[in-house]
Amino acid sequence: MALSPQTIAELAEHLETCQLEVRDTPKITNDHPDMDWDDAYAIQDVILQRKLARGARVVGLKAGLTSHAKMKQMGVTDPVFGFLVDEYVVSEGATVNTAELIHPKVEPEIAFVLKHALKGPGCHIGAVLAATDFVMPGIEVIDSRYRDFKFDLKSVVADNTSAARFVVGGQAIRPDQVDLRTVGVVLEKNGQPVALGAGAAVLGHPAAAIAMLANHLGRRGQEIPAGSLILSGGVTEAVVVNAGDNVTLRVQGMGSVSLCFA
Ligand code: OOG
Ligand code: MG
Repeated sequence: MALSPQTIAELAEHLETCQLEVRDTPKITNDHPDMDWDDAYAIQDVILQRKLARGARVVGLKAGLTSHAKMKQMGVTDPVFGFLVDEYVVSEGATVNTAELIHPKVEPEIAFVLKHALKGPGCHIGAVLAATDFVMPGIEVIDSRYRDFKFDLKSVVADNTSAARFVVGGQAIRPDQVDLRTVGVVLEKNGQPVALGAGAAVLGHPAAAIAMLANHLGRRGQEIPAGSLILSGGVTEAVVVNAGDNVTLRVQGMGSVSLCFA
């Protein structure tokens, strides 16, 4: 690791304060160009510890930057992983207050819920499908704390991969009831389709994102616990939303899920 524990704690406090006070910041690698991957995940961990100390509950995990559309949009090359806590949860059809967010965007995602734990290394899509209880549509609302969403991979990892809000809904189905590669995904804003894709946009198969997460955690001696909900990553590029927008995600054979912004 290149950063001292004190610097890691300060950067975590800085990024979390930006989230809570709804203000942006230049990416942290500007001032800390030597920051390494372990530092980045350590900053993310300190943000989680700060939330847990205030009574937050972990409700799941997320993979991000798992599709070429997202990697191209953000100018990066590798997936990243983050945590989901109860303060991010929005119920189906609810209204998200944009005054609590800096510059939100929405992403169409496939959410996995596990019946068994998954542990890497060596986790593959077969193991993921065997451990999956059901899959369902999810909309992730991302809100990078970095000015104009301009970041590099380490900065975005430290910022808990821009996590801000998410909703899951529609119809939960068993993973053997759907071909997750060919399943069609339509994201609508105010009744107009604004982003379209198929599941294979996510690393060839959305379950590959879950396997990658298990392998990432395995390297750190951790696993994905049974019962976890995991967002597998945006199928398409993210779409800007503003107060007054209504967003609906339709996933073939899995119904739809909606959010409003006020
Ligand atoms: C990083 C988070 C990306 C996804 O699904 O690709 C993400 C960002 O683009 O701000 O959640
Ligand atoms: Mg996402």
